[in-house]
Amino acid sequence: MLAGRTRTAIPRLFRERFEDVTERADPPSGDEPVRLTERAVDRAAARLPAYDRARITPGIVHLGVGNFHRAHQAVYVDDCLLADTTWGIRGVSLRRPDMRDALAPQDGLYTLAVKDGASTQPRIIGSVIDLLVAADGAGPVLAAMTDPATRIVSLTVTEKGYCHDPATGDLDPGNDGIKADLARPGQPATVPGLLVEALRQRRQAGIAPFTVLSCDNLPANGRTLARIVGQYAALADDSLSGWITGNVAFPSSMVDRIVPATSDADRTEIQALTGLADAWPVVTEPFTQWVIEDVFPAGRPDFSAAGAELVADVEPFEKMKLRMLNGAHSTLAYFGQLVGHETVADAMNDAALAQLVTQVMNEAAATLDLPSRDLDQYGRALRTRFRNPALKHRTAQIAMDGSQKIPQRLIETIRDARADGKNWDGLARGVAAWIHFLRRGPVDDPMSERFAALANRYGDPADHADAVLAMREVFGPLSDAAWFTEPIRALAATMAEGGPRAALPQ
Ligand code: CS2
Repeated sequence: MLAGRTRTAIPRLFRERFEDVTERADPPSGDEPVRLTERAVDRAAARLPAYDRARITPGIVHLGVGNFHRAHQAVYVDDCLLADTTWGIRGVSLRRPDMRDALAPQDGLYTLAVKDGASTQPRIIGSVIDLLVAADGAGPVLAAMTDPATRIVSLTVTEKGYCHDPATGDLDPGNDGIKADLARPGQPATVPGLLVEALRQRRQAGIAPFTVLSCDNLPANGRTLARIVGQYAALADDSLSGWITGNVAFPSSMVDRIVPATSDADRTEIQALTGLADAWPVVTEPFTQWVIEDVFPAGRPDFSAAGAELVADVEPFEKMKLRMLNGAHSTLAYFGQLVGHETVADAMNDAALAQLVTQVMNEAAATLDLPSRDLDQYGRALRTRFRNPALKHRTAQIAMDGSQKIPQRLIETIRDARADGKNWDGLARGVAAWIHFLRRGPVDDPMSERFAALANRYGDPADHADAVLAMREVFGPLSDAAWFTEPIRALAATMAEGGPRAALPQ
C-alpha cells in the first residue's frame, strides 16, 4: 500500500513563493486534522511520489489546472518525473484563485482517489510545483511561459476557453475576451491572447518556441488550436502569424478519464483514508487513456513509459471518443436532467435511457472508419464505465456548456450519418433533449443569455426549437436543412407535450 517512499523536500518554486505558508504546516493541536503538505506527506496512508521533489524543475506550463488535468496529464507527468526531473508543471488558472488557494498551502500536493465500486485507492501527486492565476495579472504567467525551461504549454481550458465559433472551429473575433486582449496585447487574459503574446516574446528574445499541447475535447484539437492562434496572431501582428505557422508545433491529443467534481463527501472519505486533510482532492475512475500525436520539436517527457500512446495520427481516436463517449454522455445528461437522474450511473439504471445510450453509440460508431469489432468492444467498455456507481458523476456537470459541445458530439455525427444514408434517430433525441432542456430556465453556458431570451420569447415549443435551430454558430449549415430541423423540432414538441420519455424511440 505505501509504495515508493522517498524523503521529499519542498520543491524550489513553492519554497520561493510560499515560504510563509509552508512554515505554518506544523502539526495542529487538538482534534484538528493534519493538512497534506510536504512536511506531513510521509504520514499519508497512500501511494507517495517516489522521486525527490526538491529536484523537480519546471518544464511544462499547464493552462487550466482543474480536476481533469489533475486526474489525467498531471498523473502521467508524475510517473515521468521518476526518470526525468525536468518536467515539473506550473499550473495556471485563468480566472479563479480557488485552486491556487487550496493547493499552495499544500505545496501543490493533492490526493488522487481512484474509485471503482467499493474500492478507493489514494495516491499523492507531486507533479504540480507552482500555481498561478492569470486574472491576477498576466506578468507571472507570461514569465513562466517565456522561461526557456518551458518546453511544453498544455491546455485543458474546456471548449469555451478556445474563444471560437463551435460550428466552424474558427476564432470568434466578436468574443469579448478576444476584443479586450487585442486592445491590450501585453496584458492578455484569454488562451489565444496568452499563447500569442508568450510566443511573440520568445521570438523577440531568441528563445525557441514551446510546443502547444491541447488536451480538450475538441475534434482535431491541435489543428483547431493552431488555426485559432494563427487567426488571433494575424489580427495582432501579421508577421507573427507566419512565424507561428512555420515554427510552432500543435500536436493533437485524445484524452479520456471520467473526473467528477469533488464533493465534501469525497473530502471526508479521503481524509479518513489517508489520515491527512486535503482541501481539494480529485476523484476518478480506474480507466485512463491519452493518445498523443508525436510532434514535440522542443522535447517531451517519456509519456509512453507512463502509459500514453504516441501515434502519427490521433484524429480517428479523437472522433471515436467524442462521438461515442461524449455524444452518449451529453444525451444521457440532458435526458437525465429532464427526468430527474442526478448521476450518470443513476441514468444508466433507467432501462430506456441505457438503451438510448447504446443506440447513440451504435449510430456514432457507424460513422467511423475503424473496425466494427473494436468499436463494439469500445462501446461495451464505455457503458460499463458509465455504470460505475462509485463515481457520482453529476448529469448537471456534463449538461454545462451545451452550445460548445453539441456540434462535435452530435451534429457532425448526424451530418455524416445522413450523408451515408445511415440511421441517426438516437442522435436526434440527444439534440432535441438539449433544446428542450434550454426551456427549463437559466443554463450554465456562455450563450445562456441568448438561450434565456429565446425561452422567454417563444412559449410554443416548436417555435422555440426553430429559434434555437437557427443558431448557425451551433448547427452550421444544418440550420438550413429541413431534413434535420423538421424531425428535431417535432421531437422537441413531443417532449414538451408528453414529457421527455414520450420522445424516446418506441
Ligand atoms: C463529459 C466529459 O463533462 C463532460 O462533458 O462528457 O468531461 C467526459 O467525462 C470526459 O471527456 C471523459 O474523458
